[in-house]
Amino acid sequence: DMSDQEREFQDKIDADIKIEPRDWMPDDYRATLIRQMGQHAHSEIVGQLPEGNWITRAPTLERKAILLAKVQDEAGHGLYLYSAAETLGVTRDELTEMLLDGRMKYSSIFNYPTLNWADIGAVGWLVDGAAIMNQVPLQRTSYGPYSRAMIRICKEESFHQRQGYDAIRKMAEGTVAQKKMAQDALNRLWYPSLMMFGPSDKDSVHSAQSMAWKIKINTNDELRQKFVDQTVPQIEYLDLDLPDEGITWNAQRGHYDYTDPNWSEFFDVIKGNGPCNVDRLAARNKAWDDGAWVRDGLMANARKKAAAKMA
Ligand code: FAQ
Repeated sequence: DMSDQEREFQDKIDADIKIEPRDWMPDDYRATLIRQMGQHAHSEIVGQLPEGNWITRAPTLERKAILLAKVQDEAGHGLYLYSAAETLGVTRDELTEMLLDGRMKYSSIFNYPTLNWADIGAVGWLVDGAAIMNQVPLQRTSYGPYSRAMIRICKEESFHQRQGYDAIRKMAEGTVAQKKMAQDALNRLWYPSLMMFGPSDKDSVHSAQSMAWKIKINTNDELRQKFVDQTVPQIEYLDLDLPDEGITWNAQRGHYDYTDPNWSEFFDVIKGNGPCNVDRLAARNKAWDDGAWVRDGLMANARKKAAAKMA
């Protein structure tokens, strides 16, 4: 049974009134937001690694400038999200430490490698495409700071998706070898992109409560279906082969049928056993350790300034 406080809180949620940092909230609401927003922020930060890998090898100056801007945007998204999460009473350092020692997750997708330039196009097209599909509804999420961060992030994310589609289109319309690379990138990144939406609804432990609190607006399978429905016509437009023989239009449902990802692979990747998990965490730990002198210097300077003020 709900206490009066909980009832009042749920009434606000039901009336679409945003919850703000100073408002009372149930402990689990706070903990769920810290988990989801923290995981989201970590994904933006770790998500720079697969694309950053290709900045120095972009095929033209224009593509390099675009990719550089996109990867910088991801860093910015991470920072908005850490700041929004800090309004819940956790510090950015605490969140970072939980990422670095494996207590917190980041999106499964970033544990797959980017092997060549076509993969960079496919990441923008499919990975950012999946990210937007999930983030557009999150603009209406019940926690004010998260909702406002999402509005800004979505604007940038749609540019990311279009640059990826443009890059893969160039490959798909290119030489036979280039088209083959585009096809191969699509084939490899398709299921990992579908996995971004999380486990199937029957295995999603958090969905029911998160939807009642309007932290999440849709179920994982709803958004996955929307992504498939949006992407299949794009694959056809690019004149690429469908990456899944199970994809067929189902007139009765008004949706494409498709084959689910291999869920045991998904759970294995989020447990730390994907192709790049070890590398990704090692890269983030190295960046944190290499930056220690900057943090120490800033703190020493702040202490000196504070002492001078006291004197
Ligand atoms: N990867 O009960 P549910 C981007 C975990 S976009 C890893 O269904 P929930 C942009 C989940 O945490 C990517 N773990 O969970 C970009 C839970 O485990 P826990 C980031 C996953 O939270 C593009 C367990 O499985 N976007 O970075 C995943 O209700 C290109 C049970 O699952 C967001 O984070 C997964 N895919 O629903 C950047 C969006 N899925 O914590 C650079 C916000 C599930 O109990 C380059 N997040 N898990 O140990 C969400 O909307 C939700 O958290 C879901 C998962 C939908 C991801």
